Amino acid sequence: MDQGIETICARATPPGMGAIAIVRLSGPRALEIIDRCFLPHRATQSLAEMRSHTLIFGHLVDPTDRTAIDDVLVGVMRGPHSYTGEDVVEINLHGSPAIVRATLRLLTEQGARLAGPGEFTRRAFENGQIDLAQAEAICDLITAQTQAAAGVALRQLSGQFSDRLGTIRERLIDLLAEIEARLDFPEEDIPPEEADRWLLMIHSVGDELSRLVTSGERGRLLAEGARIVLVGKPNAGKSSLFNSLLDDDRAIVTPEPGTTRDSLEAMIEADGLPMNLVDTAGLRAVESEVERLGVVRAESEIRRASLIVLCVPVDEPWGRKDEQVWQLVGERDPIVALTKCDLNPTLDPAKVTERTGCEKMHRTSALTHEGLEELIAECSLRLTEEAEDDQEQADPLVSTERHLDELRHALNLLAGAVRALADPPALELAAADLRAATGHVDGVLGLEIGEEVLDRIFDRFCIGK
Ligand SMILES: Nc1nc2c(ncn2[C@@H]2O[C@H](COP(=O)(O)OP(=O)(O)O)[C@@H](O)[C@H]2O)c(=O)[nH]1
Ligand SMILES: [Mg+2]
Repeated sequence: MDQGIETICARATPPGMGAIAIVRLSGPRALEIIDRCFLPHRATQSLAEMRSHTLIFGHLVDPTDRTAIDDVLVGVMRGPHSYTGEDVVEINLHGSPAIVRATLRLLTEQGARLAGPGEFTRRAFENGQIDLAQAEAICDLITAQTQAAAGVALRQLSGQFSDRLGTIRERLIDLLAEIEARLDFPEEDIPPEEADRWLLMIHSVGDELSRLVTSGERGRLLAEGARIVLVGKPNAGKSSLFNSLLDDDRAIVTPEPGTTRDSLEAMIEADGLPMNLVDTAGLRAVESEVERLGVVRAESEIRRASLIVLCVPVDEPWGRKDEQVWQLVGERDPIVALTKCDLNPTLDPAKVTERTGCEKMHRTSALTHEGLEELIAECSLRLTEEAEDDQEQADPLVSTERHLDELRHALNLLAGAVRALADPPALELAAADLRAATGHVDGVLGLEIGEEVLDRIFDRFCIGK
């Protein structure tokens, strides 16, 4: 028996009542513990002789006093061919929280310990069943809100992303070895062809990395949803537009400026792309504290936005308040929506073009629903523009911010290595940059990673996974 490794247990199904609840056990003593608490329905069957990956029906009992806890189906997955790589037992119970509690108490009395968040997956990672990118994909898969997001996580889990990174890593290490071999003979000059060849290799690895990063940015969009933020001066018709795009009266609409104090958000889906529509407080010099906070919130929404829709009502001429809003959002290249187009226009679109440089404006009306579909279509077009004819963009392999962060770091370091190899080549510096870049790729795969980082990553998981 492994003395060091504890056997862990946890509920794998959500809390509360359900048809079935599953409790998992994993570790060197998993089989021994369940064996003591389980009476097979057919006396001829026994857990010890049971084939791996099969189910057996029987009764869960407390061995100390023979109290029956539940009629159960027990599944046994012997290591190393299991999720964690250890012996794993899954107990299918009737889904009563009381039964689950009693079962966990029983298992801990028999020597198991309650698992922490993500501890099963962490064991899978530590036992080399999966790499870290795959482990994180499992968390993303569980929390996926849309099919598209689940698709990204599933591709990452399948190892496609890790394979690509593995190749990148090997190429970096080969290159590093060549450069380091040169470092041993500092007195020799480096032929320009050789430096050129290195540069070519770095550029090619860099291209590969930046393709992954760009596709990952779209992956994040799919996972989290694009944030489309409606902005405009007070009474521009933002909340009305928000409600009619949702087809729901979520936001309060009044003729009084400053009604919306907080940002409201709701999800719509267009062309498979989740979009979080955000209604904000009107941006203006404010009278009350509550409204001021609303404006601060609106400004932070603008920073987080994937896309901004600037609402300009047609029943008022372009004025100072519109100018103020434009100051805040102009550089984010917003879509301009002309609102309240069912009313008599006093707005001169030529003036808007003159002040903003926007030629294209979308005529909308929350009242008649004019132009709403076109506005959504334009948003979706803007968000998917670059993805159109690129397979990798269409099916991203990565969506985790941590991974993208590491890859962006690696890219920066490659750029550093390129600079270092300029004439005259500074091999030490180039090697240091390449080594650090490899370190970031390793970080994604979990090859060189500290306990603290691992703790932080697995803390995001649910208990029982
Ligand atoms: N006729 C008409 N009135 C509108 C339309 N959209 C908004 N309004 C009116 O304009 C006023 C301000 O609307 P609201 O959505 O609260 O603007 P917000 O301050 O930008 O959120 C309200 O009295 C609305 O009824 C529209 O499409 N047509
Ligand atoms: Mg409003």
